[in-house]
Amino acid sequence: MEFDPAQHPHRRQNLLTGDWVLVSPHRALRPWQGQVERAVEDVRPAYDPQCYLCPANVRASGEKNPSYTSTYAFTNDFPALLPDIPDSGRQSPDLCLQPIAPVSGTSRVLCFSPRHDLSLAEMEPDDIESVVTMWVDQTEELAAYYQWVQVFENKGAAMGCSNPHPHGQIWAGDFLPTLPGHEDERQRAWGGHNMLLDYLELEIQEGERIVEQNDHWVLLVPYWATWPFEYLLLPRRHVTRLTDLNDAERRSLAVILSLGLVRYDNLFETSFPYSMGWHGAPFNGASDTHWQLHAHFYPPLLRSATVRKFMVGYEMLAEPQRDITPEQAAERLKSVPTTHYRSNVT
Ligand code: H2U
Ligand code: ZN
Repeated sequence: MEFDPAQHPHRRQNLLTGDWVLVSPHRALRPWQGQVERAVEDVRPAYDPQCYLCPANVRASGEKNPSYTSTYAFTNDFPALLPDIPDSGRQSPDLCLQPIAPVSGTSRVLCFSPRHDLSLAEMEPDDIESVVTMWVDQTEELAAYYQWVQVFENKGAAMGCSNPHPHGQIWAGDFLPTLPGHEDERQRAWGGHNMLLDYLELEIQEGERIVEQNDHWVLLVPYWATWPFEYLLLPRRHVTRLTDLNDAERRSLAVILSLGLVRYDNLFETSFPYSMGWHGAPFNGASDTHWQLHAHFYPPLLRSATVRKFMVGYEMLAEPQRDITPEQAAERLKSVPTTHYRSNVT
């Protein structure tokens, strides 16, 4: 019998983190009698007087949102990071049992649209482009103060999102967090040209994990995907940061985001939950040519709108595991239409 990665258990290594994932394709058919998510009942009004993100509403802080008509960013009323932290003067010694490092930073909430009832997947590419512009402008502004500007979106109750109004967040801080820190080291240590550009070239050659591509971007299920329908989104050109994208790249980013997110929603005909975010070179003055800008999308759903993947057991104690292969996931995503399933609902 010959080894077949579509059938036989194997491990794949994530180039960006160095972590391995166990792939067990033969296991995809096992029965499920566990937790089922509540199917998202997703008929929302265009304006919700109770929503703290809708235009002209008052937030928990007592502040009032402007009557915004496109995007709107504000400092999180319950920020995870604060700008003015006194320097403790403490340095953890070499053999410290309780290392500690004071940090300063800020958190912002980014409203993607005045419409309470939309999500990026249901927004027009022109309006998604305004979100891209906000991501870039916010990153540019915060990079003047902080070395790591994390742009992200938590979408859906399954991902712990507290409000269905389309929005993302930024947490910016004066330190390089753990995961981008690993990506920085791994890309810097790569012996070839640029790690992700070398990888992209191979993906384009092989083609089977690519879900969407256009003149400037490639959207694929990475070879090392951990989440069932994970995406990695990469510019074709060497781009180190969001702030380096040109106008054409921003526009075609909006288009490929729209297509990729419609595919997500159409897969199980539900508003597809995920956490997504951007990684680019840190703003710390270090050399950065080893970096390639990219976005990760980590969606938890596994086999329907109500059955999600849990990272538990072996995964918490040993290493992450997946059942369907990344190639099968890409195939499924490619097989659904790019017209949103709700676009015919009146
Ligand atoms: P979620 O992506 O978790 O839903 O984040 C929404 C953020 O909005 C959350 O971080 C903030 C919360 O702190 N928020 C405000 O800043 N003002 C409010 O009035 C309510 C929520
Ligand atoms: Zn709202």
